[in-house]
Amino acid sequence: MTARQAPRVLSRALLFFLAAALGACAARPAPADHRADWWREARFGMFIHWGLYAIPAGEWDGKPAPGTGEWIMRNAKIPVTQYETLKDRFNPVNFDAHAWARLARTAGMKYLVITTKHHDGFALFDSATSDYDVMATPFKRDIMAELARACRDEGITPGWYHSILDWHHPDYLPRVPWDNRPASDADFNRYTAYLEAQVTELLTRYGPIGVMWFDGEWEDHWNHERGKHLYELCRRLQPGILVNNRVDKGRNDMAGLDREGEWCGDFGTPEQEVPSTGIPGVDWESCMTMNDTWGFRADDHNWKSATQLIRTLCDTAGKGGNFLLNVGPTADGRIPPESAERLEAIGRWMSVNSGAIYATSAGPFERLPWGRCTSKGSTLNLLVFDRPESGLLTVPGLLNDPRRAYALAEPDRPLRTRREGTNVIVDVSGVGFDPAATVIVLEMGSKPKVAPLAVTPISDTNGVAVLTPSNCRALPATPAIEHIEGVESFGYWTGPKMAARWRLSLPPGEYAVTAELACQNDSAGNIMDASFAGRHMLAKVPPTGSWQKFQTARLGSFVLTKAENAEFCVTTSGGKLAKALMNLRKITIQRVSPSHDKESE
Ligand code: H79
Repeated sequence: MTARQAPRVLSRALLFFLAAALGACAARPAPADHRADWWREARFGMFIHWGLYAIPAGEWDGKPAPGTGEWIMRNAKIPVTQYETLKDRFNPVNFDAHAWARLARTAGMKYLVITTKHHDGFALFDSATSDYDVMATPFKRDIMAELARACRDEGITPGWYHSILDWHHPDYLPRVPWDNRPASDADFNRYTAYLEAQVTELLTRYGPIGVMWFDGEWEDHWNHERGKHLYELCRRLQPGILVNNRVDKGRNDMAGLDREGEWCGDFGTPEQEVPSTGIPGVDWESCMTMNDTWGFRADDHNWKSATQLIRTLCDTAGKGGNFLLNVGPTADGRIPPESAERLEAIGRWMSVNSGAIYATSAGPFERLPWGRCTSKGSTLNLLVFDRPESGLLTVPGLLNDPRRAYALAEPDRPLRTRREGTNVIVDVSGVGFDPAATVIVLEMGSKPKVAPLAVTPISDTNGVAVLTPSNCRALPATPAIEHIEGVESFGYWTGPKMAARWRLSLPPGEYAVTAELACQNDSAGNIMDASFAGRHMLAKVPPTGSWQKFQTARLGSFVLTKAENAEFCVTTSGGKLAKALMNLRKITIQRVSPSHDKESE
């Protein structure tokens, strides 16, 4: 089983019961297993990265260190003995567990995951297995004990982040290159025993824990057997706990979902990104920072706006995933005011709109030009980012008629709706719009029926069809969509299997195809493959000067002797990509001459 594939229900259930019976690791919790119910309903949690690294706060030897704050030991090549001395200065006198848990609740978050130990090896709890812990600092208070209690008081489910990777422990391997302790007496089995002893402390002393969130699994000595053993330990100590997929080796880089194969872990962990689509039958949670660091950095002022964060929450919920939003408290124990402000703004939005987030699942639409959608039973929650200038919101391809429509902020004022072909039009002209996202609720009364997204047929457009990210099919392996100078384009086109696809119906004729694309000079030259109904056009991606400078390139032409209703697909012709294929914002298909094929005329 894998978090990427959606195994057939029967085999999944069978495997689950088998796995449960054998005590083996169960991948995605089966629906019959209610272990994940609370987490799927929660949709939104707080990530907290806190540790000794908050003291240097991104600066070492008077110089800014590269990278994120919590990686300073590695990125500034700090020797173990020197880094260790930070513990003598760890005294966060302003730490108030209740204030943190309350802030999470105010933001509308339902759970929290905090670093119990990051890659630097320092434990924030009172660990009997280690002297490198909070009890060896002037602070001498068990942070996990205080937080677990505060979470329970505030109705937040506590969770632990725990790093497998450890730059400090003498038995961890491989050592960082500048670590001059002799590696010959290191014993990774002893390290694993230490790791499991700490995990046992974390799961036996602090009451029920919602999530065990491992990280740092990618180095060589960690393997599937160890991952499976650790997963089973967690489930044995707390049968109801959820364990992320980084316990094992199945994670597919930062995209975070599992590769094919049999891996342990209950949910996938995309990092700093949201998948282009949800994947039916797969649980996942995108974790993300509000600026560019996890652990506090005094010099990082690159904050995302509250609007951006609210839209990312809508994006994850609309695709059926969770959002784990990070804060990096300071060395004196406070959540930075910039983070708190944003959490409060999200909380104000949630106090009106959380009904469109909690206990929802992915919306039924492939793509919506103006925002996202979540569903709950037969109700659709439209999360509208862009207010329609006309005051009329088009819900494309919604085949049944809503029984009732209203803005979630004004539930007693019904909105008028009408049908226009396959679209439903909602009159939102009287709705007070929230600049982040306005929720329009459509009570459908029965299961929403949605037509597949299609490009306007060429016969309606003077012989031209325009394919853009907004009318593409969003499927797994669709490249990410980003905005360049306000225009949507496909970017981060880094995988050889990535493809942009559109549903297109064309009458017979001859067609010329062009693309508006951008490609940095040193990455140009990859071959792109555009195809429709078995006709392939291969073109070399030209250098355009930069990833932001778009040019129109001719891809080729094709002939249809009869009408075709097929998928237009743009991908790479195989082979490894240097950096990325291209940024692509538009494909134009122009009918240059009708076919002279008698049969089809
Ligand atoms: O705790 C935060 C970061 O410190 C940590 N994860 C979040 C939640 C993190 N560790 N590393 N990174 C983030 C980036 C590292 C990426 C890489 Fe790799 C590690 C590149 C190569 C090895 C992961 C594994 C991505 C590809 C393989």
